[in-house]
Amino acid sequence: MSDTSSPIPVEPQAPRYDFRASEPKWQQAWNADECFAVEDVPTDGRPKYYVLEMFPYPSGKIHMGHVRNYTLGDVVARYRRARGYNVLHPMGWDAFGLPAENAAREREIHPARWTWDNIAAMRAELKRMGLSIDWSREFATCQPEYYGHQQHLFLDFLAAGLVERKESWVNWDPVDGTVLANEQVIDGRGWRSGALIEKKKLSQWFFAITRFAPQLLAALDGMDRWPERVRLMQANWIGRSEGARIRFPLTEPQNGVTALEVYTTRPDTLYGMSFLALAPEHPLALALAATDAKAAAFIAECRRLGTTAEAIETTEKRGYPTGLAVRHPFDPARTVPVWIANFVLMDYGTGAIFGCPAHDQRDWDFATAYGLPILPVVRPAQGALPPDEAYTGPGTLMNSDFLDGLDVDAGKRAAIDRLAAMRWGESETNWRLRDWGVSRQRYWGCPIPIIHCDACGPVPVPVDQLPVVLPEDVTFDIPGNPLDHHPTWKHVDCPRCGTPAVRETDTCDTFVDSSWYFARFCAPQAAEPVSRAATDYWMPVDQYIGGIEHAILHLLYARFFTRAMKETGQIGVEEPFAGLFTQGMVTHESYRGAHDGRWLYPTEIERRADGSAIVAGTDEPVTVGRIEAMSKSKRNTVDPGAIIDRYGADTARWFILSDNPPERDMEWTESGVAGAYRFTQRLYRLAEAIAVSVPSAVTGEETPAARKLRRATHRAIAAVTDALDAFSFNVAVARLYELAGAMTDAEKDAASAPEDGALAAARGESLDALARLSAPMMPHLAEAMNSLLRPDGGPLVAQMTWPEADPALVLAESVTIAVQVMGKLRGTVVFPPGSPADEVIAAAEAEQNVARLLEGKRIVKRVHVPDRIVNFVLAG
Ligand code: ANZ
Ligand code: ZN
Repeated sequence: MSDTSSPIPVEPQAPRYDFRASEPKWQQAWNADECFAVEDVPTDGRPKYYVLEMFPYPSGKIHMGHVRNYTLGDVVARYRRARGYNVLHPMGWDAFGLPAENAAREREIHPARWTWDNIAAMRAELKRMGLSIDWSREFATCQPEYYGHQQHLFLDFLAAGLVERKESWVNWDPVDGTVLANEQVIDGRGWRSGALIEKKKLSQWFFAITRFAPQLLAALDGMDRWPERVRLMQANWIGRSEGARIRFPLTEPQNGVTALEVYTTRPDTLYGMSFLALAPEHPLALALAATDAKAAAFIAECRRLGTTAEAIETTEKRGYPTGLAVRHPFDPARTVPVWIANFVLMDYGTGAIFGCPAHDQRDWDFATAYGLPILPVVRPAQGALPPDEAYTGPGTLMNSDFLDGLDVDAGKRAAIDRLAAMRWGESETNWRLRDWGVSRQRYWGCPIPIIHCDACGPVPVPVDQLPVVLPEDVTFDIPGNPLDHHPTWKHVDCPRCGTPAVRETDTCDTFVDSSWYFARFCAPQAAEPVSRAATDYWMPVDQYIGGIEHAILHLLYARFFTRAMKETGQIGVEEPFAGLFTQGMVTHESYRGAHDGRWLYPTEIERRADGSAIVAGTDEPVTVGRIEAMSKSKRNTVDPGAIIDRYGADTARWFILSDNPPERDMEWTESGVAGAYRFTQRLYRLAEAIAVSVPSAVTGEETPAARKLRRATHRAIAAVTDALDAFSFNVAVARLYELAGAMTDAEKDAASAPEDGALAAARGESLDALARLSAPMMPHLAEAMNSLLRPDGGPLVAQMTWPEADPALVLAESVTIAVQVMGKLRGTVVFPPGSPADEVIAAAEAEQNVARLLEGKRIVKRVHVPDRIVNFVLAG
């Protein structure tokens, strides 16, 4: 990106603080003292705190979302360290994935080369941010030292029955002859070939995540440091569904089948049934297709639809009438037609449904398309049934014989009881969650450690032969999986019988790589995948921080992996992340050229005095668009590297923390970042002014000016501490602005009373507090200020403890206490907070107005609420 944005706004004074010299200097100082290194198993007795940001995919450059994410984590890490914790704050790279393979195909660069170049570039950028990371723990998931251990975990899970081999449907591109990921299927066509995608059945490896579905759901309840929203999303994804399995007898048995089973959550609506529908892959549908060409054609058409539930949800509802019929279980005289329908999934429930168009929208759409009856059986409590859509709300049952008059829940129970008595059905719980298919027909991933032998079947690679390393000499000039094409790699002897066999050429879904990296960080050099001693100390992660886009899959997979590792004895915890924080997005105005509507980078535009915008260096007007999440496609991005060049890392960190609470979106503006920059300069000048006059010991009596500043300092300590504890980083920023304001006022006081030794000491105290309180946010500037205060050396702020507020200075100087007689406000008295009850009550009793009211009365009770109320209760 070109670097043409406006220069730093003119300042009243020349910049005093040279961040370009300062930032690298303090980074070196931290490194030299290994300030952020921790042991795998510390024994110093301090409490532990593990803070982790979701590790980055090495795409090439960091973006503002990374800056926000890693700044948030760094604030937590630095703060906790100062509070006396052993803090684990590691960094690594989620380095496998499709983009590297695409780069290989498009630019003829090896995926490994592309990945490592990107890592080098991004590591340098992250280091410039001054993050307090223990870089000695860094790893990339594409290193055999990492993925070899992952293969070991795979084999352990396999031995424990947590990995299975099953047939499953994939997206098959018939032109490229390759399997496509869902995101590579666009409008039903292959993204490269444009060919219509087919569904194809392949034997694949699955993690048995459904085994843990009840536990994964139940544990959400106790996860009180996770956002409610994320817990809800997880619960919906796991999708516990309570309903019934119902058998419908076929009017005539078909291929030995006498009844069809459906799963329903609405047995109460049985009298509204007007059809039964089978999934296109339902065994009976397939059996019919063998003799019915039209049925076969319909099923083939459904296969081209893509495999995702979303695709099925959004396409037009289509069906094929089989000519078969079933009997209604409650009314054997009534028969209902059997269809094959494209919206019925084979892998949910029984792969068959009963359709009740009046009360299910998909059934409604289907019935409308094919002229099937719509029979309402639920009457809403208020209003009429909607004329042109299904009614899915609560109500009273009608047109339903023995169910008439019941509400929906009672109706469900009554219907199930009757079905059970007739042996036509029973209640059943289903889960939306599916087992996790991890096989990917890709090169740039972790090889699945299996060897296929004609005689022995799939055989695990013996652990002492791990890692199964990816071959480097691969070609990408033909479609399909390069591991499959490789002339030699897959040909090995069977570890069991020694005859020629072939390696599994599928690699793991990259979500596997990110499902246990947090455990590896605890002891990244360990000989075993996960060090039990290190994870016993560090796990769970105390604070995990990342984007809401990972609220479902990544977090669920990591939760599954942790439970699986617990079952196989690798780890002692069940849940990986005790606290989760999901940050908001970084947004920016968007710009388009007025002539052609092309998107423009913020650096390509210029503001005129009247606020309108033009393309920089031309007269072409620019349309200023909405403020929205930064994205490459809209070009409303700002390059963090350019910002750090111009203003320094502390300014970027400060601004990104200051604008809004971290869970909300924050708008990146030039004026905002310039304001943050000016503040860094202002703080430094303040520090310089104070540092020259700080006495080594307090001299003289405390003056009002000194007391005022001390109170401001200690209130800031208390408030910033509370704000950081509450993740209210923008509030912490605001409190530091206030402290700077109080310190500036004190400079004026000092100028007019240069002999005030107590004030000079208070100024020193305030600067010390400012350095330590601002260090989590602006660590370099904090060190620079501290070094002004301690010119002869001393500890780095990074090694110092958090300041403590003196409660006496935090409390208000005085409180106004309400004096009541019989609960009515009759006067007030003013006291220092925490004053003794007897003194307060005596003064209240003596208060003029109160004393008058009490005269001649008998006081039966004196109620005292400290610092707030005195109430006199009178007799009679
Ligand atoms: C009859 C009915 C009547 C239904 C009504 C809904 C409303 P959840 O909550 O997600 O479990 N269903 C069952 N199996 C299906 C499959 N394999 N593919 C597509 N749809 C399927 O949803 C359960 C409901 O989804 C079931 O309840 C069934 O439709 C449908 F007024 O049965 B229902
Ligand atoms: Zn064999």
